[in-house]
Amino acid sequence: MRNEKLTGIFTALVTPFDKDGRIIYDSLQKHVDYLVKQGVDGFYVNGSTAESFLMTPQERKSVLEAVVEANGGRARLICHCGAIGTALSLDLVEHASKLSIDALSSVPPFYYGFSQDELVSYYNDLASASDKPFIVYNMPKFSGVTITPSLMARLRENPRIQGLKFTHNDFFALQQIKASDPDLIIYNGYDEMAICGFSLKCDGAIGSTYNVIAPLIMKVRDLCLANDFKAAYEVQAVVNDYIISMSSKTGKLFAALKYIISIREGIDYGICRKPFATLDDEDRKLCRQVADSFRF
Ligand code: MN9
Repeated sequence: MRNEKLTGIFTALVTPFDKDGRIIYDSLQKHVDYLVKQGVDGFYVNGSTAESFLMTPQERKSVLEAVVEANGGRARLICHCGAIGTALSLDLVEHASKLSIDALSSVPPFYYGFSQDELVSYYNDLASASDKPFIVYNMPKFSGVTITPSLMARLRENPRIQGLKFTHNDFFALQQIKASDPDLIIYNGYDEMAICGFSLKCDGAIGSTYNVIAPLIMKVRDLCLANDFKAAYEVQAVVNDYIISMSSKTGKLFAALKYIISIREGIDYGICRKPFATLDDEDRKLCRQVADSFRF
């Protein structure tokens, strides 16, 4: 059964850190409120974009609690609980399951090169520890692990596993998964390829750049749903120009997003945690040009 509640455009939240590395909770909550009012369908909390792997378990719990409070039940919340091992992830699953969230998620366990059986065991342990829907996070570039169509079919034997965040460029695999499992909620993961995902029947999109350009990707989604791929292409091209400026030209996407948020929303959205670098003057000039060019 397709879980309609989980469809739509989800912002993968960035986390504001001050110069001493402390989380700026007030800014995080103001940003959540800003995006809810902008019309995003939900948030992906403590994911790659949040720098969650640079945070302590307690910090990840506190961030989730702050987002839940700011959201106030308005948008959908998917909480990423992934860590390098089962026990660490289960601790986060147990905490998140007690809060008002709509789904849990995890990147595959990484670093040690776990077997397919070990990966299945990991996801079943996590999904079975809560009554929430579970979203598998396919992110080969960062995790080194690929969720293949055959592995996804095995995972789907667990009824709690209801979604797949597909941050990968193998759209043949995406099409094969969707064709064999039409009720699986699939989120396009690379924002610069959103039109590809939507044209292959993705049920939504989760992305870091939706912290600042969510209205544009909503337009891409709506145009694809209307089969107007010509017009969708034009909007995707604008999205990709912004991604080139914020990501390719700076090489510091997360820092660029935080700076643009600060400018656009009039809050201190801070910087990234080390070892991520800070923006230089050239980067900041480019980000100001991007922020000034937004027409939404
Ligand atoms: O999964 C994001 N992935 C990472 C979501 O940040 C690792 C994407 O939204 C990318 O940031 C985005 C820009 O390349 O596509």
